[in-house]
Amino acid sequence: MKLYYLQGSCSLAVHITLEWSGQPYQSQAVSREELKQPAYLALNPLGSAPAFTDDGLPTPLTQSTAILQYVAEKHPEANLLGENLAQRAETRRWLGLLNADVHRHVSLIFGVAGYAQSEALQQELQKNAKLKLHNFFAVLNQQLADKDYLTGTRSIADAYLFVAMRWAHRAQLDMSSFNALNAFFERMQQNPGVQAALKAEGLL
Ligand SMILES: N[C@@H](CCC(=O)N[C@@H](CS)C(=O)NCC(=O)O)C(=O)O
Repeated sequence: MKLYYLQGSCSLAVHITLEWSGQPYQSQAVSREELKQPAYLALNPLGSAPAFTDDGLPTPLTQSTAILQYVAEKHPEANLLGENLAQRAETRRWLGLLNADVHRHVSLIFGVAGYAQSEALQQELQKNAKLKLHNFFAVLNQQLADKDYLTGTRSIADAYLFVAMRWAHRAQLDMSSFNALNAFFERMQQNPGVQAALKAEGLL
């Protein structure tokens, strides 16, 4: 298994998952410039991270959620997706929220120039994206009120949530009232697999 990652991006969730899988893997950093160059575009024609290769795959795999589920399904002994149909559905539910909703609104904040030219419109988009994100994180906080992990047991969705919270901090979202989420973040930061992935990406 080999992961091509952009430091601190959604590919960090894959990096953490690979650590949690306990299996050997390789990883290679790709810069923002390299993402748009032919060598990387051959791996991911969208020019975005992550990309992933494995002996079991005929072509490189892209889309973080597909890669996360591939790693989890390849190594079921690590139990990172769920043990039964209902648990796997729950994991995919939270993964969907994080990838399709949270990530999209974070992209709007950091990449607003790609959506609007006027400064006033950019500010409006960022303000509304922050409001939406606050709602998403409120739901995630509620989910964690009585458990350590989103589905009760550690899963690929938790790896993604940790990464999304790092983005929220960077975007200076007010997370102060989200006690369960903040406790989750602290726990995750102490996790050896998370620390190994952060260290590998030069973030620790
Ligand atoms: N839906 C894609 C989103 C990929 C994506 O937006 N990747 C970002 C990092 S989180 C990226 O590579 N941004 C740099 C760029 O697109 O130039 C996935 O989940 O893999």
